Amino acid sequence: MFKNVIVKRPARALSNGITSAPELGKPVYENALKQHDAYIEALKKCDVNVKILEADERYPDSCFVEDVAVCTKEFAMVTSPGAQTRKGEEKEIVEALSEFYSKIEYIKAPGTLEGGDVMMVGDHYYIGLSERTNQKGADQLIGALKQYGMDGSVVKMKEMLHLKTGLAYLEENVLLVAGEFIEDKRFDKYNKLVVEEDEAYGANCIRVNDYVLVPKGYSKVKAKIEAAGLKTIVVDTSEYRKVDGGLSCLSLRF
Ligand code: CIR
Repeated sequence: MFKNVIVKRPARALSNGITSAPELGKPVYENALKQHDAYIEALKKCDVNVKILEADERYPDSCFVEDVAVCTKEFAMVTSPGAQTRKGEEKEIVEALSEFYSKIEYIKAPGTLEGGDVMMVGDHYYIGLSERTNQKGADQLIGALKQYGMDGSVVKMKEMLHLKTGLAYLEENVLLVAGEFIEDKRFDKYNKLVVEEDEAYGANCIRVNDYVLVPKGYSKVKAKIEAAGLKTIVVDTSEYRKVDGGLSCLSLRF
């Protein structure tokens, strides 16, 4: 069960966020704010306490708060973003984390790690080695997890931005898989719900207590999740998609 969620309001600077899809256009700030409001409402429906941090105009991508920390049941790991324009964002999360955690660890250079590359399955954490997360960063996280009685393993990535761009663990052994992860044998032990290419963005869902939040516009993904016996709430993230962001990136859940 998650009790708490941290979100951070989008900055106007979001329009200058890093993107691999400039053809989608720039996010419209007013719409991004409305979608953020609706995201918070959806989270509240999942029976969590939502802590809302103010926007930070210095960092265009700072609403993607998932990337700056990994929140486990025992400790919080402050990360070290791999993207140049995101370095420094992690310092701004420490105060909020210290309201909830007495134990805070830090990824140290030359290690880099972004929370979007970390997927929790019970006490095991899968860590994607991506353009943003390197082996040294992953090793530091695994070392800390082991100290606190948990464990982690690395997943070498080829194409996707973050591990959770293409994977979402929905609890009860259900795993959403897309793209390069569909054929990966290590995930065969899960009840895999395969996300088709034309709905690939829809793989970035989040399970929050009794519900799965699903992005708006991905009806096949939604139908598969419901067929697996899970309840869904649809949330529009179209403005965030323009800068490669989605449902998981917008919050820390613990
Ligand atoms: C970035 O490239 O860092 C942002 N534009 C998007 C971050 C998305 N975060 C995530 O998948 N956890």
